[in-house]
Amino acid sequence: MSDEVVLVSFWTSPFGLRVKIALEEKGIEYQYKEEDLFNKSSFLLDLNPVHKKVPVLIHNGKVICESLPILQYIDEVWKDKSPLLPSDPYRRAQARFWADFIDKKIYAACKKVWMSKREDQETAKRKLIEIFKLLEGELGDKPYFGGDNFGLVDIALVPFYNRFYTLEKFGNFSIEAECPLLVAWVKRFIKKESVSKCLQDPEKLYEFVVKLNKMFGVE
Ligand code: GS8
Repeated sequence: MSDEVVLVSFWTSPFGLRVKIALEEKGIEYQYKEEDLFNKSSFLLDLNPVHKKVPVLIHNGKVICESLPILQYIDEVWKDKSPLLPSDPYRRAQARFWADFIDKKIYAACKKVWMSKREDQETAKRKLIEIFKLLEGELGDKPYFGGDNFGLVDIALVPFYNRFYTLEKFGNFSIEAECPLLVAWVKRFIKKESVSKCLQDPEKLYEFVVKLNKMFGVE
């Protein structure tokens, strides 16, 4: 029986983008279903009644929620190509630690940059740069967070590259000037077809954030 794989997501979602990249990299055929997050379908609410969020992966009728568990599921089911986690238990634990760090810190810090009132933006920007610097420390002189090949941490982080344009427009700064190692990593990484074909248009994402800010009354 061939696998039936469905990804439910929303076009701006960095978390959904992680799943797309992993599916592309592993060469897994899948169907994409766009969810309207402004008017959630009963389909999504039934799939993910706990968080009511995307992405959701459905594999032969089995439902998996939350991007990091989904990435690890994909890695375990489709083992043959492009492993996302190292086999060494210590390195696996380290990779999970940094993926979790990215989850807990980055999106919230990015949102603070584009949703803060002007007077708070400097602090928000400094906090985000601090997080990026910690990640640069972990990257060190490796080509990827995963070592010679990219892995879980690389896929967890790369979707936020799409937001660099938005961050720079709102924060009026250059991420490359502040975090050159991180930008060199991302430039290396997006040369991969599995990554570049999934990335969204940074200007469209910026326009989306501007629209959201207007909706929520952020000046
Ligand atoms: C985060 C998913 C998420 O925030 C993961 O999958 O890793 N920890 C989760 N999804 C957002 C879209 S991305 O901005 C979402 O579905 N939001 C809908 C809502 O909050 O109601």
